[in-house]
Amino acid sequence: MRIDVISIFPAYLDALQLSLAGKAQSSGLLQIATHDLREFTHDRHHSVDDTPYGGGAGMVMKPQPWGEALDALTSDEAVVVVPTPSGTPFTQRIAERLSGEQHLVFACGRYEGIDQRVIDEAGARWRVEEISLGDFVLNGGEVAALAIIEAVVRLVPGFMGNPASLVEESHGADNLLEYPVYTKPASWRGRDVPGVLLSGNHAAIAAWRREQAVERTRQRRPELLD
Ligand code: 6GU
Repeated sequence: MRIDVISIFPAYLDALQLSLAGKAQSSGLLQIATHDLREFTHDRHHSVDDTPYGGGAGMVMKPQPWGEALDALTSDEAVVVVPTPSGTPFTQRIAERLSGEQHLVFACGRYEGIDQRVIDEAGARWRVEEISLGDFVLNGGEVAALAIIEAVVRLVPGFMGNPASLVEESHGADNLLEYPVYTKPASWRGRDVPGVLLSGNHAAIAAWRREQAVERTRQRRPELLD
């Protein structure tokens, strides 16, 4: 998979070169490149924003640099991902779908957003997905792109050291939150690990974990049980 990220703060994306993502890049499974939007400007001040037509607070990102950046970086097979609080809520299902793509281009906006014509034109030429991380507001799309990329990349076959750890996690196929987990020692600060986990009875352990997952989901995310 190839991932290109366009931003006026490409240093935000430096974390992608660390850890698991860094390993996958050296193995050739994944190529991630970041691009400074200002390199696609032509004026002396490298301006990327301007005042909104119709008035109002804040600034809007200009179409010219975005148009040229997307022209230069987006392949015919690419999905253009636009992180925005007005997008479709991101889910594990979307991460699974994106993990099967050959090429993702992330367009990280700042300020009040990107001129709508950029999104409209991109949508006429490529597949475009406007995605939100949830009902809260970040200053820009960079942190959201990091989160989306991490969720997607760990699903690319061969990326995870131990693919079994993908099987039982929260938001898997059964739509339940994950059950609580414990490790040694069996007693810590007067708190004991639930006895069933020490019993060696695998059927009882599986039943207890399922019950814990359902109860946790009922308390924290009841809408997932419907
Ligand atoms: Cl994807 N972008 C921004 N700027 N804010 C957000 C978000 C995305 N998701 C939640 N808040």
